[in-house]
Amino acid sequence: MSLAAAAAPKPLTVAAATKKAVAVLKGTSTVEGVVTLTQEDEGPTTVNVRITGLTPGPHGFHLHEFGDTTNGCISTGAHFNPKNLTHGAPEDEVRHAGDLGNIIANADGVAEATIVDSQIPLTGPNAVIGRALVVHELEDDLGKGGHELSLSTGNAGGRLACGVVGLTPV
Ligand SMILES: [Cu+2]
Ligand SMILES: [Zn+2]
Repeated sequence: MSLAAAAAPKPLTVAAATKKAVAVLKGTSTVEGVVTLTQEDEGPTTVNVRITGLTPGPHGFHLHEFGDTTNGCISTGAHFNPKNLTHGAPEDEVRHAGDLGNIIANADGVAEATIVDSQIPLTGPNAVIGRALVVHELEDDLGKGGHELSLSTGNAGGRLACGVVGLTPV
């Protein structure tokens, strides 16, 4: 090995095919959780969710625009929406990139889910690193509830817990 090669600095960005991120969700209640996001090459992102302390049933789950929790989860802004579309279901053509649908808590208040989605990459112009995941009080109506908030938030109610998405070792 040449001296130059030996002295070469380690790259700051990981060039490996797999990228991984994590968000630790907390709020003002007992709701908390950990969400991991992994992406292989340019493929879809796999989101593994485990959130506890919820009321049983569905809860809206979104990626919001900002990784800012200075004023609690409210400072994370609106749903991440780089294409400037209306709110929808994860499987809809017309949706916010951050629309990840609902997670469902069991009778013990635990929601576990694995979500695979193509609109939340970990790198590139629409990367989600530095933004925030939010779990809501109510069910997300996926834009179809006919409420005045359906097409912006899915009328999912208050923000129970949130966490900033940050890089973690693969
Ligand atoms: Cu939300
Ligand atoms: Zn939305």
